[in-house]
Amino acid sequence: MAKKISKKVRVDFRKNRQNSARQNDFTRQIHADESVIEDIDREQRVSGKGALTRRRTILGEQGEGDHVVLAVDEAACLRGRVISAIGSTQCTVQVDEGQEGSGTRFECTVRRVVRTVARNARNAVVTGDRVLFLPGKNECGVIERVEPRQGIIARGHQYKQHILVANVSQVAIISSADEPPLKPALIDRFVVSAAKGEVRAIIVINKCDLVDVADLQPMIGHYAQLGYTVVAASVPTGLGIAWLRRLLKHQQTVFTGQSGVGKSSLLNAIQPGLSMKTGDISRVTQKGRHTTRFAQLQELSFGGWVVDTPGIRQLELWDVHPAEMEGYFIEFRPFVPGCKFPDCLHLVEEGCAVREAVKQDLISQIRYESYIRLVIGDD
Ligand SMILES: Nc1nc2c(ncn2[C@@H]2O[C@H](COP(=O)(O)OP(=O)(O)OP(=O)(O)O)[C@@H](O)[C@H]2O)c(=O)[nH]1
Ligand SMILES: [Mg+2]
Ligand SMILES: [Zn+2]
Repeated sequence: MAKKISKKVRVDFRKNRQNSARQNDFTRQIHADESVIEDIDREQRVSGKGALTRRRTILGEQGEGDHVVLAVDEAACLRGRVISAIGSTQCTVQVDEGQEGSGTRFECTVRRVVRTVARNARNAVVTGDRVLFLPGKNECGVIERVEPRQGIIARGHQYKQHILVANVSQVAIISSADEPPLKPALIDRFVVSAAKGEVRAIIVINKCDLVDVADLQPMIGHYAQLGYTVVAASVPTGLGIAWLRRLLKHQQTVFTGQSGVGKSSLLNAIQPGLSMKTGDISRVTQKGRHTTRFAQLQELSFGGWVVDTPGIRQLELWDVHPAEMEGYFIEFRPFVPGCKFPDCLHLVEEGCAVREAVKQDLISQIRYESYIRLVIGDD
């Protein structure tokens, strides 16, 4: 919660704000956004100063870390949750329970200052965000403030962090037993990504109707031993659907996984009536066709919500350093102190206790291979 008193906070002045010509919306912006008046004024006049040294002053509170809590007229605003965000400027916001017009959806734009205080403008407003917005006519509005985020699901994209969904309590990593074939390395990648975002991971193996489930037992047992919940599921037979419903109840879950594994189909089975669009997988490539186009939040009738995401073509792990990776492979932990070198990456080093454990089958070869791929960044 923001305190009532406002103070000035200096934030970096972004490159895209450096137009020397007067902006068209100058006058309108002053009326609309008093908190930035002094900066707009300066922005119109300043020229020739180095981009990197320029900072601007806005009204707000310095929150946790580098999060800036913007001072806004709370009485005039409504609280809501971002249901979908396209390009972080066009957002659908649903009004929270217990407020006037609860459940109503507003199409919102984003106040420029909100983008300015975000470290990366692309992540200024994302699906799942809790926001304060100023409602206008015809269910349109302007997002004035984004509340601090709890758990996030992010990926690297062109060397930048791209937050897919915020305020997530768990991620359901969906894979398929076949069509497309099961890829343990991909599951491990998502598992690390969930741990990095500090959200719990549930592993779902869908399309179990296409294989003999007994063949999956070693793998299910393996992940279960590591402490993960593993659900064997099938849309046509209904296997695992009731269990998934229980796991999703009152949680904020993201469905993630390759295109074509059945994320949207599972959601339709979990909550009939959702009618999420689904698509065939290509006969030739065994790949999905990227039917789901953008992350969209769905409320569940039994409590909680789920975000269906588009199948990810490549999932670059964001900001996990090679030396940090061993921490996300929990079965490595007992062996790490036994390595000869304290900075051992467990690749080719002499006296590596982790490699020795793999040789002795104390660590699974498949998991170790996933580890190597993640450390050396090989897709
Ligand atoms: N046999 C079988 N087919 C399934 C199952 N679940 C989904 N499918 C089929 O798999 C195909 C892809 O399903 P989608 O739900 O569109 O997959 P998705 O993961 O949402 O894919 P994207 O939106 O592209 O990321 C469709 O033809 C589904 O009918 C299942 O449990 N068994
Ligand atoms: Mg889909
Ligand atoms: Zn080692």
